[in-house]
Amino acid sequence: MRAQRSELVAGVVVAALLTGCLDSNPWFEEPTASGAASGTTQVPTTGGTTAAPPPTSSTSAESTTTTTETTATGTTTTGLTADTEFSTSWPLSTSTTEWFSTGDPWTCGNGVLEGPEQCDEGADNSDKGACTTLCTTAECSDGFVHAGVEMCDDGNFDPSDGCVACLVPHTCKEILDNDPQASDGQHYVDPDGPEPMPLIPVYCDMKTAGGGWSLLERSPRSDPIGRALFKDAPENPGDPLAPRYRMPRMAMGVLAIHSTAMRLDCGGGDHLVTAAQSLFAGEFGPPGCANAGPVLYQEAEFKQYKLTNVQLCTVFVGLGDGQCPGAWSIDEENQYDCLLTAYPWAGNNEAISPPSADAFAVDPQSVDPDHDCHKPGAMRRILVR
Ligand SMILES: [Ca+2]
Ligand SMILES: [Ca+2]
Ligand SMILES: [Ca+2]
Ligand SMILES: [Ca+2]
Repeated sequence: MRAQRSELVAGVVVAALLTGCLDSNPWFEEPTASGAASGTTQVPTTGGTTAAPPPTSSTSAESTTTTTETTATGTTTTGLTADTEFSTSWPLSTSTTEWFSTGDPWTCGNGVLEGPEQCDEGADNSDKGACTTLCTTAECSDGFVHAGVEMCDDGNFDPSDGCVACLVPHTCKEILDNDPQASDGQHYVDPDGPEPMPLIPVYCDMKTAGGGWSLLERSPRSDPIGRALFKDAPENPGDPLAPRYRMPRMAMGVLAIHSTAMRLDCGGGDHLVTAAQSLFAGEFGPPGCANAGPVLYQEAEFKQYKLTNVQLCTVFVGLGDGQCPGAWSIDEENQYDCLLTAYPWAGNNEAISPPSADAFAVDPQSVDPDHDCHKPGAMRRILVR
């Protein structure tokens, strides 16, 4: 027997030398992209797990094989070394489970921090508390609402659905503050927070002048709204993407409470910026076209004339309520109604618009083709931030 075996071994060695097999030991070849060695000999695995490292002896090769099989099934937790790769699913089960590194059992809820637990407060574990019933530390996006800390937790990264960074936003500004990547378009906000008003859809402009603007009104020049802002006259209130849109007055008012600035523009450079508290200016003024008053604007840009911190006489009642200029419009000449100086932009009695045209009005009879708000296809927007 011994002689026969020696002859067999000698023959194998000779054959190996002839074919060059000893120069291409498959154990020491780089694995291919699929994880398998390029040679013919591979580490036995189950389930396509990562190939084991090269063995130093046949004994260790067998041991490695056993470990790999255990890894693949992911169910046997005893007899493994601490550095063995394996995967666990998260969150952890609440039932008693053997801890893979020590073999000791651990129980979530016994008040003792063990195994993979992030916390364990015993009977105080709560899905509304700092340590959940899964013995994980409460955090945003875990799907549990941490009472007093989080307002919501929808476990997603969509800022438009009424829950952003575990906060129910009052305004578009709060959405942008909590997700700088939030984009223009329809979002959901709850203007009055926990109070009875439900989530409402709102258009958010996340780009203009730093973004974070909540749209209150969008009025196309071809089909103007023209109502005073203080009139409760909603238009398509459920569809803030509609060309003709106006939010219900109550929602406007609550949004303004959570805002500091009010902006009027027509999508271009011409714009007005005043305090959000000016939103319902004119509410207690006289009925009719004389309902005008001075408004302090932080910015008033008109045809590249840029005024800052300037008072301008502003008409609050529009064509929708009678034969008045457009709501929230400005007449260059007619500033004397508010005891202010005419032609505020250019000064020196120099008009920059035709005499009949009102700035920022959505009044089709008032035409100034060089003013953003009067150009074909123009849409006047009123926003708060
Ligand atoms: Ca425990
Ligand atoms: Ca949470
Ligand atoms: Ca969300
Ligand atoms: Ca509410």
